[in-house]
Amino acid sequence: MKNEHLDYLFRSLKHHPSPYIIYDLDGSIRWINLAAEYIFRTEDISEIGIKKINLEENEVSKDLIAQSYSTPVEVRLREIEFFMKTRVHLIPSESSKDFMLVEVLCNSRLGLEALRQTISCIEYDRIDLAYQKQYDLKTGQITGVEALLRLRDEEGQIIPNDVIIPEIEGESLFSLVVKSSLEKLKEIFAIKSEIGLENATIYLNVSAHTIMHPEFSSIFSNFVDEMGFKKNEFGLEVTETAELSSTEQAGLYLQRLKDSGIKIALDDFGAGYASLRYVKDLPLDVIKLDKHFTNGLDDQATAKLIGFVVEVCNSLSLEMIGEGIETEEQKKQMLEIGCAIGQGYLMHKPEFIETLKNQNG
Ligand code: G
Ligand code: MN
Repeated sequence: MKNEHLDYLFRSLKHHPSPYIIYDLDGSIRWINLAAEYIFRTEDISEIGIKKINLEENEVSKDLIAQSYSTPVEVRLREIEFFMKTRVHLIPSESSKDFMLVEVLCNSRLGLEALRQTISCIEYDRIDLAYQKQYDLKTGQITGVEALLRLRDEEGQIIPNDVIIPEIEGESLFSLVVKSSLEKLKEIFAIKSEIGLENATIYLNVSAHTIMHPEFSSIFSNFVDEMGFKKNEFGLEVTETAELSSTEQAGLYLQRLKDSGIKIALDDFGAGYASLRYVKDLPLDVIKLDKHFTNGLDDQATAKLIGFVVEVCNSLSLEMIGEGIETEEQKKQMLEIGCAIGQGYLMHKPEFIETLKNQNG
């Protein structure tokens, strides 16, 4: 490729909606486009680097036609490092050295925004957890606590999870959010017994994406080892997504986590990808019934369905947690149907650790 062609390439990619990075085979970054500047917030190109890209076939073809590969690429941004999904185009050049055009895979404006927000939350530690207690509906005892991820924007406002998480949870970058959440969780484990939670399981929400990502399973088992947890002191609430549909694989991953002492709950059961097959095939300890069922308790058919889930849980020795209990009437009905554990605004609204501490201290 001649220099004038290169200029043309720069000009045409400058405003492209996907982030592009031009990377010399000698290891330096030559150029990035506006979308890349946008997600990385770089003022100077030296703030960003790429670890060596190893392509299976790094021989440039003689015909001078660019070759491309889908590969994760390790990016260094100021103090942090993470992998990104990319398509790398190896571009042969006639005049100077060959170079690589690295396209960060990002399929929408929302995705771009989610990347930017997540990177910024990781860099500036705007990752927090809110906690919501779970109760034995008969005795009022606290059986568990759900840790809910709360990311904040530059102004300190909470970014709704459904805006950002679905866009980002399949990214390797998300492992940094999980790692940061685990660091935060240490704070609640440290004061658990002081605030009356000694017998409660503390659950973190994870999606099937996260569980099925090889990088993650070791993050969780290392956490359990490091913290020296007793069995079921720490749990994961797994949200059903398309990934779980390979129940064989998912079962293996979950069994490994369970073997390391982690309690496994299936979250939002009955919504989305819900299937009884998951209940049959996955090594679960708990089923969390989606709040839409609780919401629809007045409806006869809904109440019957809840009763059916109760029976399933009883016969398979699974715990059942009813989500989204907002009224005394709902609590009463859930108990009558046979759902023993519940969670919802009626009993406790999610709170940050400072508030939990103050109430008990
Ligand atoms: O998907 P998952 O069940 O993890 O979602 C938990 C979300 O539900 C949290 O964001 C939490 O704030 C919210 N939530 C918890 N209790 C209630 C409730 O009683 N009613 C409603 N509408 N939402 C709730
Ligand atoms: Mn949950």
